[in-house]
Amino acid sequence: MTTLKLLSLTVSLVLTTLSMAGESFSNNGLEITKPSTNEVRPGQNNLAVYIDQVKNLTSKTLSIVSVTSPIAEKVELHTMAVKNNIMKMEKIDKLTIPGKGSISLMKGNKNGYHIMLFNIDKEFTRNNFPMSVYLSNGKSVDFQVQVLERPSLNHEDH
Ligand SMILES: [Cu+2]
Repeated sequence: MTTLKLLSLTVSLVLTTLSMAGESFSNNGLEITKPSTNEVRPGQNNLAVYIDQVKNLTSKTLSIVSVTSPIAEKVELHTMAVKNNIMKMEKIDKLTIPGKGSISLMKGNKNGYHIMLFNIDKEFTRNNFPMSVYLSNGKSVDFQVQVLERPSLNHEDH
């Protein structure tokens, strides 16, 4: 094996390791950074997924129009809104990201954006699990959601 081949093999191995760490996933002009969720509690059927940053690498507006995961029966885009002084989550049809811009789905983001998984298969939430977002241009981006250990027993639904 030539040195060059060996070098490129090493590089691709390093890249594979990086993408498996759940840091950043990029495809079709969209970059998804740090998708994560908390490990499920006993009896929990729904799960909220957060993403530190969703970045549009193109110069045109892109919208996320749907999300899927093989571990959930149904997946929705959600926002949080205050109604009659009560914080409630609401389904939204799409998330729009301006050209070269980015949005946050980080836990605690000002819009309350998150992805909600319904009727999850708990067997799969012990490890990282796959999800896909579908874009307004018909393309999609696959990524792996990192399942984080719960830091405490704090009650939180979102
Ligand atoms: Cu929700």
